[in-house]
Amino acid sequence: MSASEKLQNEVERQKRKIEEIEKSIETVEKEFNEKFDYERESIEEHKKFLAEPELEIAIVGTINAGKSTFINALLQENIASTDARPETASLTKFKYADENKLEIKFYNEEEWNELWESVEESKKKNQANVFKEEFENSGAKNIKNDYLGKSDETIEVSNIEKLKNKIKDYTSRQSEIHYFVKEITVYLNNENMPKNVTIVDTPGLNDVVAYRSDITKDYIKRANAVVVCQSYLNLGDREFNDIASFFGNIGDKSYKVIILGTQIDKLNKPKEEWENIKEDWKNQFKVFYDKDQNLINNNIIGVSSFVFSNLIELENGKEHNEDNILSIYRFAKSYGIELSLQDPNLNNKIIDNYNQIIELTNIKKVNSLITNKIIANRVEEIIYDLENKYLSMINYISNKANNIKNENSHNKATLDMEKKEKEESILKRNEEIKKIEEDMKAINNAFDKIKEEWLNLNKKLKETIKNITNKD
Ligand SMILES: Nc1nc2c(ncn2[C@@H]2O[C@H](COP(=O)(O)OP(=O)(O)O)[C@@H](O)[C@H]2O)c(=O)[nH]1
Ligand SMILES: [Mg+2]
Repeated sequence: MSASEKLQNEVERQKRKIEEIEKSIETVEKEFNEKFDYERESIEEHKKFLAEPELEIAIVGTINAGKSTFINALLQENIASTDARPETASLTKFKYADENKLEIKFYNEEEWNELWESVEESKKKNQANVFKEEFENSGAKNIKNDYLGKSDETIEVSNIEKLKNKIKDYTSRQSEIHYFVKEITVYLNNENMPKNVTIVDTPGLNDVVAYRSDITKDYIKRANAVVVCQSYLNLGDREFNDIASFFGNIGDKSYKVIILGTQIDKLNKPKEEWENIKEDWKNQFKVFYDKDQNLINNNIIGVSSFVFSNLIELENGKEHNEDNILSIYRFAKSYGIELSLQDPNLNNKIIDNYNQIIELTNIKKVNSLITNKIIANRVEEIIYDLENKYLSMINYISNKANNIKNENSHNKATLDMEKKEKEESILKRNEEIKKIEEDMKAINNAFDKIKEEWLNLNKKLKETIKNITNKD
């Protein structure tokens, strides 16, 4: 069976199981007059995964950590908007395709109201006021009715430059439309874009609009792997806790959290200073990596996306400014590459050392980590994550069903005490309870059976994956 057939089978299997669960829930809801709203929501969420079972890699971190710059380095194309000011306000998904195009999803009225409420309630009063002021001045108000609740838009473009302009039109902080854009998907015909994967640029975890950071946090929960961009500068408690929570989502597969120390070219002595910071981070994060020294060493990586992209542009003969050259010079020099600012041939000397400097930026290292450790096992990873989500969902539902059952036996005991007075009605009630208990038992048995089946599969998968990982 091919990998995609295997995935398809698994998805169909889960869909059938979910139908069964939905029927069971319907019965319980009717019999007990209990609502399973929350559970139904998680079922809907799960159905969404099943409708689009793709490997998703989330690029996350605080504002200005260098998430978008990292994606651009990875794709070797300045496609994600970057800026010293927050620029990414909506989830931006990148996928490979034969034709470049853009898909845009807008907020609906209800979502917008929630978003606006979170601005009003923001504790960061100053930033919230700046947000409101910018919104007022942008003229976004006048187009609000045109965009809220607008159906999804697909825009086909003839070349990459047009695609970049369109992305700016919809997502740049300068554009008034960006306020209403919830999510965009960029389909890229780019050889560096891995196939069958979605790479997602996310709004900062510390976005002034809490509603937007919450979207990011929810999204991370469904991603199959997480690349954390963390500036070497500011790993505080908050950032540490956020990173810790990503490990919580990933189960026992901690290799799927990769922590990048970003912008290391900005350090005075990138080589020595980053080495020190890395030692410190290794200590802080070792518990999450099961104290596996190899994993800790491989998954905490210092990168300079900026130097990487500058170098590629220099090599391609693209226009470059002094700052870009200076950043390469300082970085290379700190790793012992002989260069001199006085040298009239500095640019050529840099190009002579191109391969070595490219290696030092570590972008290729991250790329091969993502390719070989995550994308290579794509189908197994998706199935494993789908199944974990499924398992936690039915666990939840089955617990709730059990609670209702227990409560019901308590009611039965109370009823027993009043037996003499209301014998007749009690007889009837007991009949009812018996029937309900029988139904409940059937439902729980069904849940247990599904759960057991799933746990077995889970075990098998884990072993398979362990074997695959051990082979490397
Ligand atoms: N020197 C240097 N600057 C960087 C690097 N990565 C990002 N930046 C700059 O940091 C700012 C924020 O980067 P951006 O990618 O937009 O951050 P995001 O908010 O996390 O997406 C921009 O001005 C980038 O040019 C890097 O590796 N080195
Ligand atoms: Mg960004």
